[in-house]
Amino acid sequence: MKVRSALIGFLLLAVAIAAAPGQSAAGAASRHPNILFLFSDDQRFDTIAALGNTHIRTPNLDRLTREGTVFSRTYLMGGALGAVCVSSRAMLLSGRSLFHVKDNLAGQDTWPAQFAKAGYTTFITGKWHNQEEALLRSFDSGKSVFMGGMGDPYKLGLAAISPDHKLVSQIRPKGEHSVKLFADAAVEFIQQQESSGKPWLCYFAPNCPHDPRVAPTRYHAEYNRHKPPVPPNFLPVHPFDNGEMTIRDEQLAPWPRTEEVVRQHLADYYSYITFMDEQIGRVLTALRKSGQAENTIIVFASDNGLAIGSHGLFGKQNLYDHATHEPLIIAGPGIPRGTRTDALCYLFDIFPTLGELTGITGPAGSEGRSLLPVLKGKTATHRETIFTAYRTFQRAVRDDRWKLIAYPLINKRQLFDLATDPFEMHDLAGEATHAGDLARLTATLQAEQGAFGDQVALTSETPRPAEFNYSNEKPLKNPQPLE
Ligand SMILES: [Ca+2]
Repeated sequence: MKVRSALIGFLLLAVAIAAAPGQSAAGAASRHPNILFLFSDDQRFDTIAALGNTHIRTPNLDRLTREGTVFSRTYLMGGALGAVCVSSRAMLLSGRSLFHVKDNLAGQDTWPAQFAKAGYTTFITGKWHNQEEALLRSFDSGKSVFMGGMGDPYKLGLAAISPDHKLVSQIRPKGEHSVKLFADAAVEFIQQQESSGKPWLCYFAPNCPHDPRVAPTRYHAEYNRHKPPVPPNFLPVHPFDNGEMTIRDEQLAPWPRTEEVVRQHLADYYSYITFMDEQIGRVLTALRKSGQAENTIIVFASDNGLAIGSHGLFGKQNLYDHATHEPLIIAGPGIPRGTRTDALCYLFDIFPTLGELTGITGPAGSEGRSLLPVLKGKTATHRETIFTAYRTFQRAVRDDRWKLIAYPLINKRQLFDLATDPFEMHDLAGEATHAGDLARLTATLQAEQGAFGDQVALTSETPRPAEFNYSNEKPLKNPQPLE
């Protein structure tokens, strides 16, 4: 009750400040909490040690789970193109859902811009994957900004937002890893805000653990000594053609997938996450040392998940749990500590939550729903269902227990009982005893399509062959980017 009382008190204060007439914008804003938004790239929900992964080391994220509230069932709505990250970030930043957002955010307002209008100093470092025009509209300042593309993290081209608000290329020190430079920029920004008297929003978005997964050598050595096991739902080959079997991310390993290859990919993935965790730790230490931690809300999340051997897949261009389920932790003044909730939510619910916490109104078109009622303990549930979509190839819906995935191009359905089968290994769609569940979930999926403006028919009159023949497929030698 103590924590809830503190939160309610904080909220009343925030509302009072926001409502106070005649107060200068800067004066009102100075009493608003800062926001430190930590946003990783392609990080599966199950890659934090404190949340149950005994094969990975993430001490700083572990600490954050103890200091805040973990949302254990947070989802990406999906992707309109192979570069799922682009759709994810567009939804996050605008608060719009998949079929209402433009991937380049052209003409669509963003949440960070609303924070700037309310008197916040806004700053970005790390990956931006929407258009430059939308970047400059969204943030006041930025350093070590990575505008997409991909390659050696020691050589990535970086940019800054100049004082006259233009994007300018940035000279980078030799031999420094990009993720370290992002953390350096965030640390510098936080230190500079100590005496500014203005609230701030720092958006720290390392392009990590996205491939190529190149961490400093010692991190790879650590995991190569003890390679993680393959996931329970490992398969050598996906059992049917989901429409996106040979896209670039799927070509990162040969077919059939082997346990040895998957374990090496996981070792590299975990190495990169542990390295990033340390860089996040540097940013969090700088925040604490600056004396601003007590007035800063910290968010940690990722833009999408990844397969890495689950179901015979490697990428994020599918709707299994590993691809659409992300970590989410919120910590800070008034947020319950060491708490976990399984309320179903979307990534695009995060900024509306921050908006309610700070008294800032969302941009036009923002559809996300604030998680504050969950944080305040007023309710244990947030959304009844989660609807996910990938191009025209796949549609899915889950509720508290059941999940349906539809593959319209091949007229295929999968039905999973997530309560007994969280790894989605036992398809019940063909079982007569579950015909009622299949019909109910299909109706739910169609209702969600209607609610979110999705026009795709779930059944094709001329279905493609469902078999996936990999005999002529070869892995990429030098994979080109697909962010
Ligand atoms: Ca991503």
